[in-house]
Amino acid sequence: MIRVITALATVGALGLAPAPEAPASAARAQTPATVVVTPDALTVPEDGGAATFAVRLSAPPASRVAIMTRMNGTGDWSTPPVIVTFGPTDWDQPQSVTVYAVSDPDTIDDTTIVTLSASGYLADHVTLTQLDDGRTGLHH
Ligand SMILES: [Ca+2]
Ligand SMILES: [Ca+2]
Repeated sequence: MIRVITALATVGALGLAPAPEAPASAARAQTPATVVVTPDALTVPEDGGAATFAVRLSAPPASRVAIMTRMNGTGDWSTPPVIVTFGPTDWDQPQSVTVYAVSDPDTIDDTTIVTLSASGYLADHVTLTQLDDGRTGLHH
């Protein structure tokens, strides 16, 4: 059942340029490619706490893709306008993303789910909790 592809070998021997290779990502599509975020959850103090997590891809993209960030939850957070992108050569090298907790007027611990997605990839999440410092503006 194994066919030896002599035609291709002949083309190579004659010095003709072979057809461009298909992107490696197209070769194995057994499991869907995903954005990978670690860790799954972080807890930070309310007033300026920095929640830093790492993001990478599970498989190489055909061309550079940008990570999109969406937050869904409560609490005040500050997200620096940093655009994280991954290309065919650095897709597996984690990049850091930092979100800062901002002090709010209530005394409730707030939680938000950060969803990171990229075109052609399944999204991943990190759950951020900010421990409220309990300051309500009232003095004893
Ligand atoms: Ca507060
Ligand atoms: Ca709060």
